[in-house]
Amino acid sequence: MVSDNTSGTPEVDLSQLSKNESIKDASHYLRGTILEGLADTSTGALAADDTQLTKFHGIYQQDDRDVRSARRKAKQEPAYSFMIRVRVPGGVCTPQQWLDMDRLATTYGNDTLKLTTRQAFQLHGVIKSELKKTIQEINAGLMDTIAACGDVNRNVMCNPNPYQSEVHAEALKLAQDISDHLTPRTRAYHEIWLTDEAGEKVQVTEDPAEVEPIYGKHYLPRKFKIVVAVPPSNDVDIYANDLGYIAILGDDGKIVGYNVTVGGGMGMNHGNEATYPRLAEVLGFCTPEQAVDVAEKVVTVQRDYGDRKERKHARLKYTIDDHGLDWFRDQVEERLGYKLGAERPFTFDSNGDRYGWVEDANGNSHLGLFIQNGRVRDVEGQPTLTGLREIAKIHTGDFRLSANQNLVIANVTPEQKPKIEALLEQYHLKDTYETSGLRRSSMACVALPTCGLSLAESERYLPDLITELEEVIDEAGLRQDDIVIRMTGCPNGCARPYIAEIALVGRAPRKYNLYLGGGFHGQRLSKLYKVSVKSDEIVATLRPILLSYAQERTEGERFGDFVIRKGIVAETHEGRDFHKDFKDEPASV
Ligand code: SRM
Ligand code: SF4
Repeated sequence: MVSDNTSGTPEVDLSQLSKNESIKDASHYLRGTILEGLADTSTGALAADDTQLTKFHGIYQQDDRDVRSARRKAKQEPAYSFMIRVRVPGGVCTPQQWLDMDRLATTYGNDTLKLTTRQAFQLHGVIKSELKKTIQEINAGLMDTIAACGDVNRNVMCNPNPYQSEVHAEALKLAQDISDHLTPRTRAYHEIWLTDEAGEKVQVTEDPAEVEPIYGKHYLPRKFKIVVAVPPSNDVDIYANDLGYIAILGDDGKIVGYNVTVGGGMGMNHGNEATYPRLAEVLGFCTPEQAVDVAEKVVTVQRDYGDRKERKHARLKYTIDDHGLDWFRDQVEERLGYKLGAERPFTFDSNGDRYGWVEDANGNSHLGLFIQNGRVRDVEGQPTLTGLREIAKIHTGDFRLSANQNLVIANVTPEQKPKIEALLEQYHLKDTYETSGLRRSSMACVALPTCGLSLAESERYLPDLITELEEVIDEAGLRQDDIVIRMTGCPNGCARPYIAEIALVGRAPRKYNLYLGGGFHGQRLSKLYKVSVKSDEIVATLRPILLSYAQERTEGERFGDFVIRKGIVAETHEGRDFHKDFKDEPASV
């Protein structure tokens, strides 16, 4: 057990732990030398250790990889800028907050607004000298960036479409309560970003139990992700999260409690079988009143037992696989002082978004809009940024970011609906979801040029690949079939590829590992089908499989189920067998 005195256990030898533990230890609760670095005008970058700490403040230092080698040759420093991730618990923001984000993206960012796979906003391309005022303006709009990244609990997700209004309102409230409860308490964020240049030093104590009663001085071993889901929709991909709550409804249609899930995660490394994606499992059942306490106790067990030596092995999924689910439950129940209930039955039917208009019991309407890869911007013939700005100016309801990088224009009154309809027509916003089922069910992570970890294109490539694949699906008669396809530029899994029916995971420039067989509602991991498929071979590789699916599927059979039934890939039963049963020579179709 590694601890930091929050739970009364002895301090450990930091030299035995990963470097990030020493950085956190020396940071004085996430301050480091960030203030000094911001004042240094000789470079566009921050000190290396501080770039680890700014993540806890929702800020990533990046450089434009499109110009990296040209600048190296010209002996210039990389084109540094910062990505700012703005937390949006449950994905809900007001029209004014949307307008604020739009203004910041066009004033300080790269003229695009990025909706992430965790219902947050990202601004890309903010330079160091404008970081502080950008963060201040975000906070002035009653949003913040603290804990959007870093070794803490991240943005808490919840189903975005409020068509079952009362149930969704309750689930959303839980997401927001958990988010508030697990937000770091250090004053560092306030001091660094929200005060004048001199900074306001108000730290009064060094006692971890007082400054950070839940996290302690060393925060968590690694990032931590929580989600609340209301069946039958799993549009938040609960099984990919460290901790999840599945709402269970009573006979009166009200939430009686939640099945608690633990141990999901996607990240892995090519060629390292000790790393693997894993699906969350049900730990037990809790009442609505217990749910926040359960979150705190799950987090503290991971705080104390997660691996702080090897960051690649530090997520909750490995803690659970190393110790067992029963051990983990015992730990949580001991801290709770009561037992969790037995799992209750539930059914999910899809992890996709619902597009178009849907009306709720109160007569309000909600519109699900497809935003390709979550990138809101203006391009020729598709002025999405401007169109949504015009809608935000008149909208009296709210906006909801989806975990599939899409958007719900929610709570539109009957009076407002015709006006919004007119703007949707004017700015071609409906065209976006009147497209193929494959495109509507697609997701790509950011990757190049901003992501420092990317091995291949993703967001900039998947739309064109889908255009090519649409020829095949038209030939096969599959245009309206929702087949979940996801792409990432590296194996970290930011678009949750390992639960997609088709996934392409970057290995090198223009080369992707092809995975097949994920479950349609996110309930099953996929399996590697072919290694290092070149970009120009992807369509030819998938074509026979898609054609045979069209001809040989059984009634209602999903693509992911079909490839397993036909023996095209073996079924993956759990994270630990993700790398097993890969056939070097894929089955011919
Ligand atoms: Fe992610 C790291 C983008 C959701 C797993 N992710 C990154 C970084 C910050 C790269 C870095 O560390 O330098 C990427 C920034 C790219 C850029 O330029 O914007 C990045 N991740 C994203 C986003 C923006 C993808 C998107 O296109 O929407 C998503 C932001 C979510 C948010 O709002 O918080 C995003 N990342 C995810 C998800 C999906 C999810 O949470 O549901 C996962 C898989 C689930 C999981 O955590 O297991 C994910 N990101 C990772 C990992 C691998 C973690 C692991 O356990 O191994 C990394 C790398 C790391 O942490 O070392 C990573
Ligand atoms: Fe970057 Fe990899 Fe995440 Fe894509 S999956 S955003 S390439 S870290």
